[in-house]
Amino acid sequence: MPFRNRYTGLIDTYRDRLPVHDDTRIISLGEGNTPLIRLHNIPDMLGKNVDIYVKYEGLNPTGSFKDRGMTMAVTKAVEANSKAIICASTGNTSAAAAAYAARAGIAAFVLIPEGKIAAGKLAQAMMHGAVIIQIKGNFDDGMRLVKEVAETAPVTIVNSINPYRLQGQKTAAFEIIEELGRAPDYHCLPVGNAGNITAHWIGYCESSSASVDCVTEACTFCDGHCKYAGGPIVSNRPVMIGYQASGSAPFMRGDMVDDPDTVATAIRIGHPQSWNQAWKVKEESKGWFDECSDELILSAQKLLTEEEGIFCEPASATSLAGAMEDIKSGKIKEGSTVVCTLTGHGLKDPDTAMKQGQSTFVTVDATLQSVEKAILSNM
Ligand code: AN7
Repeated sequence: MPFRNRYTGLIDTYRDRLPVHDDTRIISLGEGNTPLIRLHNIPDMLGKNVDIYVKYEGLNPTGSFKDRGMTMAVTKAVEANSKAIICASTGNTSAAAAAYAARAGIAAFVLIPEGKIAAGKLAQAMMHGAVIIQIKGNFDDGMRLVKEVAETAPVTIVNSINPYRLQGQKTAAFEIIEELGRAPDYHCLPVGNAGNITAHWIGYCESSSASVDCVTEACTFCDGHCKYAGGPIVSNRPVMIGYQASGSAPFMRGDMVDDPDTVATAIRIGHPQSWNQAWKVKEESKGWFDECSDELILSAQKLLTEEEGIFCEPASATSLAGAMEDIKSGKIKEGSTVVCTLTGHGLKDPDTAMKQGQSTFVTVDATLQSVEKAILSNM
């Protein structure tokens, strides 16, 4: 049997399209190369002729898409001789920052909103040895404080305002194009700070034959690092659709939201950092924003686990929840190919999951009769 080359992460894979040098020390945990899974049962249920794929970013090393950005941000921080990184986070960024800092042998400081972090994410940050600063405020307060403190303290910000983050995250678009042989017709994402939707658009623009002008425009997103240098070129780019939780939907309100709230704590963000970029993505891609209620988000999360065997966290299910609504209404056209990004793993938030799964949980006596009864009455 021939040997397969060991996969060594997305910077090695896309070196020609990322801002690294030959002698850059790469800080990697083997992130990227996540599965693009074609859904079977949910499209059947919808009764529409639409091909839906989910990009399962929960299978990254720390369980979310943040690893794509963090490998770049930490690699560049180390290259610049930084000894500490800092971020504000709704959870996943802090988990990724903590892990990659550990790998690099530098310090990580994470500011998290009190009581609003899913258990798995907090456990990760704690285990990787980050200094956790819980603030009596929300993500937006944390982000403001991080920017302020980084003006004087010797720390590198690794939130998505760090342009290297988006450079790493754009590689998800490259992977999708390689697998489909083209860009999808629609790409649906949950939107918090809107860094990821921006990063995907950069990736699609860099892969598009029609986009010479737009690549230049996309470069304004990232300080000019996104120079095209290789990879397959395709003729189409997707319509980009960003879905927000109703209680935390500044792009729907057309303005910042000061007191965001949603069960999808990952996207409990009222002051998106990539505000201007995301509007530009919407315009350039002829896309749109929409919102989903918490109920809709949780029911999409449950549907995906029950009907397709895929477990994502609540925020991630927002992409599918919104896509299903737009497919039903015909806004997403029949005959098209849709990719929904599942940004984080379901195990990140066990508390929310267990509240939903209670109907299938019974406790019985340890006897054959009671177990048999439990099976038969639930067939
Ligand atoms: C699972 O961890 O902002 O629109 O601090 O964890 O690029 O912000 C997380 C964001 C979607 C939104 N899905 O992405 C953080 C943080 C999940 C997330 C988003 C996040 P952006």
